[in-house]
Amino acid sequence: SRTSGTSQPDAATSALRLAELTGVGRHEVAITMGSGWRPAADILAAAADEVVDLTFAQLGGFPTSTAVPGHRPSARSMRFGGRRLLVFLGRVHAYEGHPLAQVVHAVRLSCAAGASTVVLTNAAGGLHPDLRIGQPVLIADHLNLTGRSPLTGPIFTDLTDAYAPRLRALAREADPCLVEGVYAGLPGPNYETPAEIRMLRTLGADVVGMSTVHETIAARTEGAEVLGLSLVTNLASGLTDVPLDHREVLAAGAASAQRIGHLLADLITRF
Ligand code: 6GU
Repeated sequence: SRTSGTSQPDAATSALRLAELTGVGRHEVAITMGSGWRPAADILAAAADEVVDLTFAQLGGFPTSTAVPGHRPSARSMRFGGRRLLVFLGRVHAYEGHPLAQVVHAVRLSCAAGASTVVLTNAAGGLHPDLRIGQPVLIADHLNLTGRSPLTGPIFTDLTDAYAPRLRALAREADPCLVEGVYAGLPGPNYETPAEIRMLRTLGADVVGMSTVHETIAARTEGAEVLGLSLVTNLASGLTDVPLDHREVLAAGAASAQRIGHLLADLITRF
């Protein structure tokens, strides 16, 4: 199926291009690096072999412009701990106005390339009072509050265990201090009001962000297992006097790079 009536290639075509560009028949694990996770991705790449850098344009199917500071979307194929990884540095966000088919294209192409494990990372605001800036949170479940789904038609994907209990157990083995939480996915691009943050707490959310939920739905529909990790880059509005700013998102990522980079590296060897 073609995306959004454009002449963009579908997931299978992009996966074929990936195979041609890398000479690799199957990528087993896909990882999307959200805002602030770039330094962690570099730690991973430094310990990997056979790193091949790819542009979104080479793979096809992505929007031609994505302009968020600190997001320079590209991809990297690498061999790490005997596994073939496809790492996306940056993602397409729904708040940029792109069709959800493009938002989830990285996930669908990964699944078409053979990925059975999809790791989704993001930057998030902390809602739970115990959360601290720079802390990684294992996503236990989500609230899709965007009002939209990447699926169309009678595709009634089961989202029980959307975030695989098996993978969550592996993550807790890798980092016994890792806490779990519920991720609220909002449309953005504005941050929330203090009243909305109180609402999200009432709804049972622990962290809040503007990504991941559509990608999880797409990955589960393709049958992949999903592991979600949020990096708390700021406290949500009403919980702090610090004004919310995209720059602190990037700063928190740089400060936590060692911890979250090594967490990812350790995790991958356990998959
Ligand atoms: Cl406080 N809200 C949302 N929606 N996304 C975020 C965030 C807050 N902090 C980082 N990303």
